[in-house]
Amino acid sequence: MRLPRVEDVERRLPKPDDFTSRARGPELTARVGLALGIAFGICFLTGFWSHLQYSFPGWVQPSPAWLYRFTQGLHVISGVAAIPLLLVKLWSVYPRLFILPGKPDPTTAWLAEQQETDTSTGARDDGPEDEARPSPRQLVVEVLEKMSIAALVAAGIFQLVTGTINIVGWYPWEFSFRSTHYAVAWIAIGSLLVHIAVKLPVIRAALGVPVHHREADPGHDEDAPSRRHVLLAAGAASGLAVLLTAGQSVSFLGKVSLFGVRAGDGPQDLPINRTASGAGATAAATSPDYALEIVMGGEEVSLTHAQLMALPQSTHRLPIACVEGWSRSADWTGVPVRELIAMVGAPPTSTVTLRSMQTRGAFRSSLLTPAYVEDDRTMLALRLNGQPLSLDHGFPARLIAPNRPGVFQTKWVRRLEVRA
Ligand SMILES: Nc1nc2c(c(=O)[nH]1)N[C@H]1C(S)=C(S)[C@@H](COP(=O)(O)O)O[C@H]1N2
Ligand SMILES: [Mo]
Repeated sequence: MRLPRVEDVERRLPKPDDFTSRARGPELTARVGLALGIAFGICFLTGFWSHLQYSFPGWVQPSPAWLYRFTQGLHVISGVAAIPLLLVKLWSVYPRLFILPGKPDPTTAWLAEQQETDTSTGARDDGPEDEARPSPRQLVVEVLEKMSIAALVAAGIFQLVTGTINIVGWYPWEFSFRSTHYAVAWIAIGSLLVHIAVKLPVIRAALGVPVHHREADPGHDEDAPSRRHVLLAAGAASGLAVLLTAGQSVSFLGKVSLFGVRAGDGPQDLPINRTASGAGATAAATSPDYALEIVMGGEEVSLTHAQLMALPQSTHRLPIACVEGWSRSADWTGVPVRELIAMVGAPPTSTVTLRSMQTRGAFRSSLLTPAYVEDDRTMLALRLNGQPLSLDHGFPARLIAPNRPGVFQTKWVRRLEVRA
């Protein structure tokens, strides 16, 4: 068998000119890129905020109660909006994949052309530059630029794919979603900034050219969609994707939200992530011997469910906002944590660790910093939407507090450990 020669391979590789769609070009790429950059930017900032709320509870304040719900909803919406935009953006540039290092780049020629028509003064080169051999330095820069784009594309796709899989609540991987999604976000945003910096002259020139300009170039396939069509389609696809998923955080969109898998399902009109049996909490939670323990130093008080129900109750409308993207508000009724810890003589400026009866999996405890304990919307909830709390929602008692990631709204609470 004969091995193919380099010339054969080169001949078979497509060349940028083989792609004739008149819609492609810097004008389209820059516009879709701008929208994608905004979506990625919002996604990064809201994701970073989520990381802060999750990792540094001490920095977070309980007001406004809806803040985490809002930032998390925005995170998912901007991520979903980015998916069609990324696909169109990749479509618009993929012929560039076949520009080998050191070969002429049509965008460079395009930019030179733009700058010539823009400025009537200044020295002009005569005719197109002949294909001089690139210097080793130029080659290195080109290769580095391609590598930064490879990192951006890989990280971007990874974030959107893992994020989507997380929204649907499926964990087929071994690695920790949270720390990996967070780490790769820095690769994505870093390579995005490098990319924008490198492309800034082209971006500025391309955004200055009207979309409909230059569409009827000779040699272009007249039947192919125009730039405007592609832009409209990208916008429509992105809007539709948002509409179909946003219902999981924006209640009034629930009806059109085909993919907002957990918009309103679950008992008591609230989704369930982990059931009592899934968490191995059923036996302890339904035991007639259940009693809530409140401890501080040597002090200890224990309260049965009936005793908890007999205490003065407050009701607040508060959201559960899951890091998996869904969120929903409900009316919660229960006893403020500050009232409970007062029974062991603890001041409202205490720190409280809650422990769950759960026997399997993560999130079996969480921490309440003083700002949360002081807020009387921070409650051990006993009722949900006017009914007794169901087992899967955390019966006999669950934590509910304002502006708090869902994972910290601990269910099946059995113990409050107080540090004054
Ligand atoms: N003990 C315990 N509490 C928990 C969880 C858990 O796994 N165990 N899941 C949390 C998560 S991830 C969310 S979003 C909220 C709301 O989930 P739910 O609707 O299933 O109650 O509960 C939280 N409370
Ligand atoms: Mo969650």
